Amino acid sequence: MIEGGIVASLARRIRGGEPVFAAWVGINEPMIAEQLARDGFDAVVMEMQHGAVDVAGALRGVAAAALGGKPAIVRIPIGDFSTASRVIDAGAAAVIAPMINSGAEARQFADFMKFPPLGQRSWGPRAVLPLTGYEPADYLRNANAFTLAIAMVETREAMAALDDILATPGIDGIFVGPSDLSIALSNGEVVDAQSPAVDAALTKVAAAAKAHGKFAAAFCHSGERANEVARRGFSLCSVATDQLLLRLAARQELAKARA
Ligand code: 3PY
Ligand code: MG
Repeated sequence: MIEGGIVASLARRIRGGEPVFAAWVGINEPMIAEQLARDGFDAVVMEMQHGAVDVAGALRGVAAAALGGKPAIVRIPIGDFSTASRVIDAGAAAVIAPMINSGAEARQFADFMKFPPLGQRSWGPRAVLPLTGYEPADYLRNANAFTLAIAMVETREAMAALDDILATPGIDGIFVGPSDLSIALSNGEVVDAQSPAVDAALTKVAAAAKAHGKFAAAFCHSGERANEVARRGFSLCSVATDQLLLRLAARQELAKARA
């Protein structure tokens, strides 16, 4: 078995320079995570901020993605850092925390994600131990390196605090939320995930992450956009949501049937 199993494979792939293309799952049904993992996505994100996924659904989704052979990532609700600890105990390879606006908030998030000396994560690796294949002592020694804490940058405050957030020990990467960022940068005038202002922010984030030796990630609404953003130095990109994939396939097949 590869050291650290499926869980550690996400950090290894990102650090090895291979882009990770992820499915975004908001339907609270583990079979969807399993199916998308089997269908070739590199990782599956369980969406607790805006999706229907609850804590039990996220924990089952993590296990289901593993059944499909892929690592799971969980996006937690805003400020819900205790859930971050819970999902990594269940085997999530990474947590995305929305609306991190300062170095202090990044510090708080990292505290729930990392064991001392990097943070104050409480011990209880319930399901992650068998998934990694580690004995407790080895898990404790290695977990901080492969359990990824990813802070979302999606406000003006966060862009101003980018260096502080990136300099926070225990924060591994930055994730751009382009829709919220477009709203913030236009003072509430538009929501446009591909606006010129968002594009400029993406360039800035990629350069800042690189300068800090950390990785950049972003929400992308399509495969085309994910391809472009990955080429711009982003290590982790969403490709599509479960709901969008369903709608696209449904419309496409129905149109053929009715032709
Ligand atoms: C955003 O674009 O604001 C996000 O949080 C992506 O879901
Ligand atoms: Mg957002």
